[in-house]
Amino acid sequence: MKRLGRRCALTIVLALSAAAPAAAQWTTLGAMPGPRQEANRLTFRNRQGTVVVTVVEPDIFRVRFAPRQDLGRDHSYSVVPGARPDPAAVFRIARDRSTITTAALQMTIRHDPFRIAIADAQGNSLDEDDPQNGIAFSGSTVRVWKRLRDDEHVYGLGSKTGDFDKRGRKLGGYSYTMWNSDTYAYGLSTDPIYVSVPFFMVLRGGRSHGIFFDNTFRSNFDIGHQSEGLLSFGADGGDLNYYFINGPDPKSVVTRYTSLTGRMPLPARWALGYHQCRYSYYPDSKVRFIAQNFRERRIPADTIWLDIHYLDGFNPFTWDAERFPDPPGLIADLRRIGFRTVPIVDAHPKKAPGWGPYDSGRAGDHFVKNPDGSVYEAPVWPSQGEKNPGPSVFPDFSKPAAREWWGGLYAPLVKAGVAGIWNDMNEPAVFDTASGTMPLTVRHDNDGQPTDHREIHNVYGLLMTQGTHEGLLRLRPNVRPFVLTRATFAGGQRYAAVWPGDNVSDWGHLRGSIATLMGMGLSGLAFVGSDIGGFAEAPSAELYTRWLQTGVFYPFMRTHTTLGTPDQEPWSYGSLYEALNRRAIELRYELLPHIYNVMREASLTGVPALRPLLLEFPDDPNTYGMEDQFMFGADLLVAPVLREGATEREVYLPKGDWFDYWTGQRHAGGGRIRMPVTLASIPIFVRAGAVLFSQPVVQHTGEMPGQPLRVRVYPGLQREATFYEDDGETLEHTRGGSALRHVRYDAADPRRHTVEIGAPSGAYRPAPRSLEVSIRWDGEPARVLLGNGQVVPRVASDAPDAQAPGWTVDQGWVIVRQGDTFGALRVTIER
Ligand code: MIG
Repeated sequence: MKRLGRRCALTIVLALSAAAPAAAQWTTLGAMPGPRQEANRLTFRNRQGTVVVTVVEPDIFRVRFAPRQDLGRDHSYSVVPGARPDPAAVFRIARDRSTITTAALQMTIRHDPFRIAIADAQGNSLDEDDPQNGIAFSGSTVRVWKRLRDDEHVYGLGSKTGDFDKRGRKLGGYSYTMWNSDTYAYGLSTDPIYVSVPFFMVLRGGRSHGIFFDNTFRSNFDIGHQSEGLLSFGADGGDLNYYFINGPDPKSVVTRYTSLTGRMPLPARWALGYHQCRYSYYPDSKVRFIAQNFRERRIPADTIWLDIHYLDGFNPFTWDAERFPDPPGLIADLRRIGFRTVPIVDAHPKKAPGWGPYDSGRAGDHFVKNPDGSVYEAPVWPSQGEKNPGPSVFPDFSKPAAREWWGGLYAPLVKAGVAGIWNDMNEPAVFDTASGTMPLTVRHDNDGQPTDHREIHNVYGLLMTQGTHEGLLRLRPNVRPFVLTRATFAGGQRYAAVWPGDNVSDWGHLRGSIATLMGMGLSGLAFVGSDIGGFAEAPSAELYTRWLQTGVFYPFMRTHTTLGTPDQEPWSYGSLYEALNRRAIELRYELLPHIYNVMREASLTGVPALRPLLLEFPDDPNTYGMEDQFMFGADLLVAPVLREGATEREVYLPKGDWFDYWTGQRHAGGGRIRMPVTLASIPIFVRAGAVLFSQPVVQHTGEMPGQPLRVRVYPGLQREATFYEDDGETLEHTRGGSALRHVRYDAADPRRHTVEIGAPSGAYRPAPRSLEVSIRWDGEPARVLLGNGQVVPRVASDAPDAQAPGWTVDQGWVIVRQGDTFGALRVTIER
């Protein structure tokens, strides 16, 4: 397995060099006659080709060039239609230049030679074509060169290894390729890996903009590699079709990028719990054993995963009848103890005449074809595989009817009770071939405009998950679909969570996961997590624990490991580590109300939950390359321990006040602090003025109804927060079935602090529960009052009746308990 993977990686590196920008003989765009204007577009045309510049909205420009007279179909798998603000653009066309001005941006287009420059409303240059190269082409290859300034930082580009600041990548150069690749046990500088998102963000002195290159062909981004002062990008085919996306702050760039390509829908709450996986748990008794162990050992978990050994000969949409004689019974039993089941479904059904999915796929003409019109077949699993299924066929997910057919194939799995679907191998990966994927000549429908694999390869995974997501939605119209995918493309966040594939059980990969996941988040992929513990090889007990502690703040928190490795469950490393691992997972469950809120924010704004510090502190240059600590939401700074045998960890706290999550100790920000750490440490700091929502430990999300809601307010000047909840599972929240409450914390007067929690808006009401408001406070308050003036009694900390109002003091916190009336509430504490 491993040998095979390394071989594939090598092939990819060799293939890569062909995409290097220097390889081609470029023709640069020369003089353009004056443009034609229609609505919000200018069209330029000369004998070399056509450029259309469109003002999409005041903060987004689009440039589309092709070396053709007629640009033809305007089609995108990434950009979603949507109502956009009127750009209110002013066009001025002079002899030598055209200018376009919006409220936010100015574009100047020089006609001879044709060069584009974009500035902000004040005229400060943001982005300029390189005077020498500009837009160029060579055969079907297109590219643009732009100026790269010394103080510009570049982030994003989807799922990448290496440094978070894409300018500072050390190994492997400063050049990145988009070509979805199955890279088993990839290295810390392997490029590309599984996912392509041709989008990057530039940050310069706190000012940010982004560029989305909407082209699905193999593409390449050169960030100062070919030449220090130049940034260039281009593709092996298709149009030079890109969007310039304004900030000025980095969050706005992500929000605007995801207004173009769509956002992650709010996940089901269970999907935010802990997931346990391995390659593979079988037979069914082993699956039950694993699930029961979680419950008996009181380690919380929501989901158990079935990898390919549940299948008959690794063939999707089948069950191995010996290992899993009664799938619905198994799934129902697991469900009774609070476990959901997610099975893997790969992209390559077996060529098996007489078998339903194959026959219906043939009848519907849904499979990828060879240039001669025959169905493309290939072995996916090595022929020496445990149960060699023989050749596979591959759905053409670029054909709308095939996506729909594919989505329908899930009916029996859904009927058996699975909670979600894991789509793998969709780069697509084809083993036992030199390229690791399909021949570039195979034919795809391409939404009705047939093309070859060069154009579809990078969106194959995205379109597979579209079929899966939409299929699940048709089969269970009121349930939020859960899909996990390995490969995807820009916009894939609309359909699936993403994990960055087959990492390795070593400390470098633990550290590297943070940069990779932050980069994915900036690229619109908000629901992400790496295999905890590492996939290839085996972690030490310490590494596994550190990884789990870090994974508490992966939006998607799943342990996974490969075939033949030792057990990798939270209890697999002895009782000391079991306790530490339990505690880490418990923390995830305590924070779930908060995590759910942060994920909801991501679903509305695109701003990812796991985010680099620079999203919150864009004016602080210390944050620009930071990749060993991150924010979860706006208020939690997480600095996990990432080094073997560490006894301390340095943490950078940006300006402002911070509270140690565990001790409540206050730290002034604006520098580094050194924290002593033990094996149990998960350093977390809470921003002054934040409001945190939590609950007691539960064993799975099914136990959440009725749990007290804990609202912890951290001192700081008056702050506001919102608290969101819904049923966590259905789509009622899209029809008003949610509850949103405003929380206001007023600590301006040192003698009296007030917390107000508004009545919920929206139709959803949770089960009856108590509410515990915790306020940081020195000593004992003189009086605690509720909104109606009622004086609250002090009670013992283990007050038996949590519904009756009472307050207590615990390690610097005043905790005020009362029943949640789901009306407006106010708590006042006084000196
Ligand atoms: O390499 O289904 O990345 O998570 O366990 C074989 C078996 C295919 C690759 C996935 C991995 C999964 C494995 N799969």
